[in-house]
Amino acid sequence: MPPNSPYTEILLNYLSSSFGMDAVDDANQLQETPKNEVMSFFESTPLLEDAAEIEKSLKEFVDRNTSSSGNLNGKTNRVVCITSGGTTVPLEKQCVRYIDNFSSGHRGATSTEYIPNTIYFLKAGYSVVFLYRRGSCQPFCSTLPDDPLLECFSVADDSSIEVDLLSNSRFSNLMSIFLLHYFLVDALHAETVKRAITESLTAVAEGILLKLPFTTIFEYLQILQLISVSLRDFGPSAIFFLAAAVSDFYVPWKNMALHKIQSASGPLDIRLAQVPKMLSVLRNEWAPMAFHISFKLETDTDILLAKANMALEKYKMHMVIANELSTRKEEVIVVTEQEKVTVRRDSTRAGAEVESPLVELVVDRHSTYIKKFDA
Ligand code: 9Z3
Repeated sequence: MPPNSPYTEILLNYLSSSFGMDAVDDANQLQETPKNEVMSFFESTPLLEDAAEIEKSLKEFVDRNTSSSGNLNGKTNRVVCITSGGTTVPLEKQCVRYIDNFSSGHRGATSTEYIPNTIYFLKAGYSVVFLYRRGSCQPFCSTLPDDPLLECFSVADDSSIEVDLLSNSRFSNLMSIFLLHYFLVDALHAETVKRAITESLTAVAEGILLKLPFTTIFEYLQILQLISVSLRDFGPSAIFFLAAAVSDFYVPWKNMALHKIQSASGPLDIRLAQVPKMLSVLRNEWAPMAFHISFKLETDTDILLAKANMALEKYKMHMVIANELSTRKEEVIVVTEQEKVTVRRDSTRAGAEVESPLVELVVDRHSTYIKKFDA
């Protein structure tokens, strides 16, 4: 194991005095990932059933976005892989139970979109590979309410249908527009809705948005590897924007029960192995030229920045975006070697989200990164 830098030593001392040895153990795991750990993870992992199909769609995506004629967004050939949603850890091969990581997928989905007057990746001229958890938020509909659709409506005394305007604002606005269109034939609003639908469908049809779903940690890491290798030709023009919440622990396939674990056997003891830290593999081997952004999620604000700094240093990320669970929709802290910038949602603008100024900053720093290679 390589010796720690003085900076890491300071952080480790700080963690041990403030939070005890658990925090230090956690930090120490941020060493470069041993190759045998990575190999044994992949060797014991169930193979992706649709690997050939994924590789084919990635190849089509890359061909389309590297040839100037096929690049329909008309700007430079920049690409971003956005990961979104939480990975699951199955407890049984024929899975009935699993451990989940929290993430609604809102951040990843919103960061992808194409919305007039706001900066998101598609809007900024990037082509997007969207690696998302099945069933999590999707681009262009990330503001759909958690509540069942029907709860957004009510029937008025005169039997007309009303939209609950107090629920999610952008969604209710959209639904009101739909209703206005269908019931009152409002031509102006109909145009707005048509544009939103069209943009969503055309992003996929034109090949500037490729959506790839995952559920388990096994699928996630294998698909991420396929994506990163496929995007190598983009060199520094590729960004990895790793917003997915990725399991730290898992049950190795070879140790996993085949059938549903029976409760008659009494309390359940499970030993979870550690998922090898793939960030350093992604950064150093799979996509060494790309611009790498990882997220650091904590519930304890006191350790958030120290952990983000460690990830920056150990995994050689270009940017770590630190966020605290309860305030993640209001603000994030962007940590790079040169700066720490707090990015906040514009609370004076209805419906404004923190992802817009965040992506704007990411695009700016990525442009600076690319220029270094042009020089
Ligand atoms: C994040 O921190 C994301 O910002 C959230 C977004 C998951 C909080 P939502 O999807 O929330 O909008 O509901 N993602 C990264 C979480 C993570 O697993 N990071 C690892 C860590 O903290 C490093 S890769 O150790």
